This record gives sequence, C-alpha cells and structure tokens, in this order.
Amino acid sequence: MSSLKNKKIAVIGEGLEGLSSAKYLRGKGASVTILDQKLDNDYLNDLNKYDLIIRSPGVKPELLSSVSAEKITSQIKLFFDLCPCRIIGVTGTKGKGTTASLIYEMLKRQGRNVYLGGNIGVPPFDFLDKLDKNSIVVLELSSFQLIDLTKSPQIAVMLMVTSEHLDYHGDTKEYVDAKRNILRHQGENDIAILNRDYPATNESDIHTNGKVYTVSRERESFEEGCFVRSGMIVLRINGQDREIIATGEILLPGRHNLENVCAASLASYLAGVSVSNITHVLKNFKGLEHRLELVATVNDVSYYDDSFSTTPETAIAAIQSFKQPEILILGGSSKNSDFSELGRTISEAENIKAIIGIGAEWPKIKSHIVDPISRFSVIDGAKNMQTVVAAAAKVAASGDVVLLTPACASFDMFKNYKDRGERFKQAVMALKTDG
Ligand code: UMA
Repeated sequence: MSSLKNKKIAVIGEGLEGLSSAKYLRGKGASVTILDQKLDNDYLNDLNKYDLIIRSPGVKPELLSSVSAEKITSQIKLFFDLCPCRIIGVTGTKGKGTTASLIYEMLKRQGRNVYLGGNIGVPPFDFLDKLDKNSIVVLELSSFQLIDLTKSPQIAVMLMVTSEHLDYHGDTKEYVDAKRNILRHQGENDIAILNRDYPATNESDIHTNGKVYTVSRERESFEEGCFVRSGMIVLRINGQDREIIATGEILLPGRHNLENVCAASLASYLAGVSVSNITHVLKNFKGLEHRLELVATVNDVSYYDDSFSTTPETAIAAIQSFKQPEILILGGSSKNSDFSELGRTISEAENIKAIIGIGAEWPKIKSHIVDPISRFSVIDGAKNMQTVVAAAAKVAASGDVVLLTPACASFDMFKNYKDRGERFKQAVMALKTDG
C-alpha cells in the first residue's frame, strides 16, 4: 500500500500482534519503531513524532491519550480497511474461539478459500496478502480489539456477553459497548447473529442496521435463526424450519456448546455452506485444544483436557457437560477466585466419583465442598501429571469420564495452561501404550 511508504510508524506492544504489524508494515516500506513497556519505562513519552500509532490489543486506549485520536489505529482496524473480501466476526465473553473455529471448518468443508485469525492467535496481517475478493475471513474478536473499531464485519456473531476484563475496561458498560462495535457500523445488507439467551446480547439488536437473526438454546425462536427444539438443532430461514442434527450426534460435549453450534451453523449457512457440510463438521469437530478436548478413550474411559479452564465458571460448565460418572482433576495456582459456586456445584452433582486435587488452590476449593469424603473419594498430594493421571485411571471404570478442568492458573506446577494440557495428554497417551 503506497500510503504506508516512508511513514513513521510506532507499534505499541512487542507481542504477537505487534510483531506481525511491524513485519507487514516494514514490508510495505514504512519506517517502524516498536515500543514496549518491557523495553523502556518511558516508552510512551515521545509519541507525537510518529505519523501513525498501532495499538496492540493489550494496551488500553487511554494510555495513548497524549496523541490525537486520528493518528491511532490497530492491526484489526487497518485490516478492516484493507481486506478485499467478506469478514465474519465473532465475539462473546465465552465461546468465541470455538464458534469461529466451527465456522472456519464449515467453510473449509464447503471448499471456500477461508482464513481464521484474530484473538484466536493468528494476527490477520499474516494472511492479508493472500486474500482476494472470493476469499472469506473468520475473525475471533475480543473487546480489546473491538473497542476502537469504526467498521463492522458483514456477518457479525455476538454470543453470550456477561462481564469480564474489568481490570482493563472501567466498568461492564464499557466492556459491553466495546463488544457492540461488532454491530454498530453494519449496513442494511449485513447480517447480525445475536444470542437471545443473554440480556446484554439480546438488547444489542438496536445497535445494528443489519438483518437480525437470533440463536437460542433455551427456547424456540419466533424469528429467523437457529435454536434447539426437542433435542434437535433447527434452522429457521425464510419461514421454513430445517432440522440439521440431533444434539446427541454432535461430538463437541457440553450444553453450553449448543449455543456455539447454533451460532456457527447459522453463520455458515448464511455464508453459503450446505446443511450436509454443516452436519459433517458437527459430527467430527473435537473442539479446540485444551478446551474440553477429547484426548482419548482408554479401557472405555474417556479423558478430556479442559486445561484452558482457569476460572470456577468454566470448570462449572465443564463439570455440567457430562452425565457419566466423573473423575475430576481440580486445582492449580491462584487467580484470587471465589470458589463458593464451584463448591456448591460439586456438592450437588450426583455423578462425581472422585476428585484428584492439585496445586496451591486445592485446599481452598475443597473447603467449599460440603462433606465430600462420604460421597466421593478425594485424592490429594499428587506431585506431577503422570501420578495424577495414574490415580485417575486407578479409580475409573468402564463408561467413566476423566476431566482435567482445573478452575485455576497453572504456574505452581506447569509453565502455562498449554504445558499443563500437553502433559495431561502425554500421560493419557502413555496409558494407551501401556495397554
Ligand atoms: N504491553 C505494553 N503496554 C501495555 C500492555 C502491553 O507495552 O500497556 C506490551 C507487553 O509488554 C507485551 C505486549 O505488549 O510485550 C503484548 O501485547 P498484547 O497484550 O496486546 O498481546 P499480543 O501478544 O499481541 O496478543 C494479542 C492478544 N492479547 C491480548 O488481547 C491481551 C491475544 O489474545 C491474541 O491472540 C493476539 O493479539 C492476536 O490477535 C490473547 C488474550 O488473552 C489470547 N486475549 C484476551 C482473551 O481472550 O480473554 C482478550
């Protein structure tokens, strides 16, 4: 792009997105400087000497208030200006990575030239030069990426929105407002897909000029959209109902995932994917790595890796995803979470057979469980993942589920959640080889 040539650009944040921005912009002839708090405490002191400032998602916009607003942009913002093809954007407090990945798989199955990027970990500048007008891009968008957008995707998916990231956003209103930018700049030919089951999303329909479709797992919709009816995922388009799959045939576990399934099926259908290709993906998509991912079934026991679950809320959703007897692996390092609701869920669940407690937070979680010893066995003291998985395998019987859903960070025993998940998977695979 000629307008970037010789421009003096500062990229704020030397992370995944910042490094990708610097590479792309240098490739277009711009003079790029990367500024980062880890390199220099006064890194934001001299911003006015640049023609353009590229903000990384983790950098709060207010930190750049010394610079005039029109000089500040971001990779995602620039991508919306430069992208030659349609964009499907997905946001929500939870589920956006899974939903964006499902849509990507469905479009791929349909034979489309599709790219997946954004918050999922692939900055879209990495594939911008490969796109043409017939390509299609699926972006997972976080509130940090949406907060200053002045364009919206042609198909916008807004999943459940509750409250999150209050250390970044001043309050819930700012967070929800940022999320609504996915709709705010749509035109009348655009499509908005909204989850009716959550007030903040349900009440977002007034913020779009696009055609609104709705998603619900709680009730049959009276509108055009996708919903769950008597154990079936139903698409309602042009007044006609089409049953696309029985919920029991969907490989992705968990009732909460039905919302993501509805949203992804609808977005993909509206983007031209056939019902049979949608169904095929739903029957085969195993989930994202470390998010309620089926690792293997050994001796008729299914092992699920939900290492990405670092909060009590995500652990509760995982625990409630199965009816089979469960052996839970819980605990880790502190995020100052309140475990009372998790304790209540565990105390009331009828299918928990055993809990293997790990890490510094386990005693705190345990203190919120009412009378655990009499109802299921509790095993603590395992020092590494091999011992943890061995202990789980020992108590598991045919038909059981072993579920790693820590509800905590991982840093006391592992490098990060990925390392924790990888070690779990290795230990499970070793069980398989041991017979
Ligand atoms: N930094 C500063 N000043 C600040 C904040 C950060 O200099 O005020 C520097 C840090 O020292 C660091 C760099 O900026 O060197 C990190 O930048 P970043 O925090 O924007 O992170 P990236 O590595 O660029 O990754 C970002 C997203 N990170 C965040 O939103 C925090 C990634 O989402 C995303 O995958 C990636 O861009 C590609 O788009 C991660 C995330 O945690 C997974 N997202 C949140 C979530 O999902 O809940 C929103």
